[in-house]
Amino acid sequence: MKLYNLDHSPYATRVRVQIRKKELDVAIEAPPVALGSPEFIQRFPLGKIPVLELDDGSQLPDSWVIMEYLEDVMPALPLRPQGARACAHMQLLARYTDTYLGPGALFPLFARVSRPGGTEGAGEQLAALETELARLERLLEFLPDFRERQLHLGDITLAPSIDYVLLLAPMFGRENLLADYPRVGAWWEWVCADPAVAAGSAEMRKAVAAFFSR
Ligand SMILES: N[C@@H](CCC(=O)N[C@@H](CS)C(=O)NCC(=O)O)C(=O)O
Repeated sequence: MKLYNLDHSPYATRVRVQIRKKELDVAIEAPPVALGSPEFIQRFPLGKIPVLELDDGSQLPDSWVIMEYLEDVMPALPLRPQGARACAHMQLLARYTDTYLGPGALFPLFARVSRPGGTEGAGEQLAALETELARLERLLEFLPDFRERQLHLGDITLAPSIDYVLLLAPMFGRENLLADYPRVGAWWEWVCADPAVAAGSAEMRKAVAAFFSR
């Protein structure tokens, strides 16, 4: 199997972390054609990375679909908890990442960083970021204590997006972002203690720095 990857992508980073944690024999490569080109769209119909290419040449796009598939076909070193309720809790972290934090806070900040002068006057976007972090604080408060369970796919999904937000916020003058969210801060410390998460974060941060200095 082969993962088409971009180190700066939080979506690809979550899959790389899973591959590393499960010690999977999956090749990790850059996409073979330019992102967004007609050839790319023809080869990868959803037009996004990551994509998992299977041994028969067929492909699976979408990070969450890829991660669930890898858990199904490679059950050793599981990253899905046992039991319906624990799995639902795992899903909640993943859903929070992709339905609240991404569209509500990360994408609007990213869009501003990408345009000249965009980091000025971003009060609305910074307020949206606080709204989403407060939502995560409440979510982590009502879920069972993460310190009493194993790391799972929900954590691995959320970590690169929080990492990205932590990278962007200082560009808008917002330092020590998690200081007002003690539960999120404790979760972040806990998740970063995992060597695979830390390695994925280092790769992503290096690639993001290169991406922004283009
Ligand atoms: N829902 C997708 C999102 C993937 C995604 O947005 N990937 C970005 C990189 S961070 C991408 O490929 N962007 C290329 C483009 O939009 O042209 C997933 O979870 O894999």
